[in-house]
Amino acid sequence: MSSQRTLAILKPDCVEKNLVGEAIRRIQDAGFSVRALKMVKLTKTEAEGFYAVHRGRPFFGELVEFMSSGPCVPMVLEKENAVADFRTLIGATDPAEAAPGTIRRDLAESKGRNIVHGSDSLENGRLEANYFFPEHEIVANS
Ligand code: 3AN
Repeated sequence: MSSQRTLAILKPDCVEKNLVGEAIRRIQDAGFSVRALKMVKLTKTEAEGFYAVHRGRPFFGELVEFMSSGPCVPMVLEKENAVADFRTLIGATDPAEAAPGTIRRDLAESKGRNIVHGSDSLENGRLEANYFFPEHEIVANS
């Protein structure tokens, strides 16, 4: 399996609870390399754009409000099998259903406020990384 990239976002609840360092520690301990990282506060329009695939879902409004409620930390991560392995590391969408030891189970409180986002496919990872980072801001493995 060759190296893959995925897009993670440490969500506004992660920043608000001062858990950015804890989340990055867990991510790096699991073998992911950080290739890009910044802090941004999304506008409502930007949050709607990022989550456009969920437009029409009953929680869309709540999701957009939450994701634009405070700063968040998007990151490009790299590792073998990064997309699937990152989803395993964070656990199920609902922290109550996430496996013990996962980031969401240990640190998150609800389906909406679930601390971290991870791309669900390689193609979405590419699109989502490009949403936040121009190619020259993604640092290659030297
Ligand atoms: P995941 O982020 O685990 O792929 P999805 O794709 O089902 O989960 O959900 C997309 C986003 O919508 C997630 N960031 C999640 O926090 C949010 N979300 C999912 N279900 C709910 C819900 N019932 N209420 C509020 N927000 C939700």
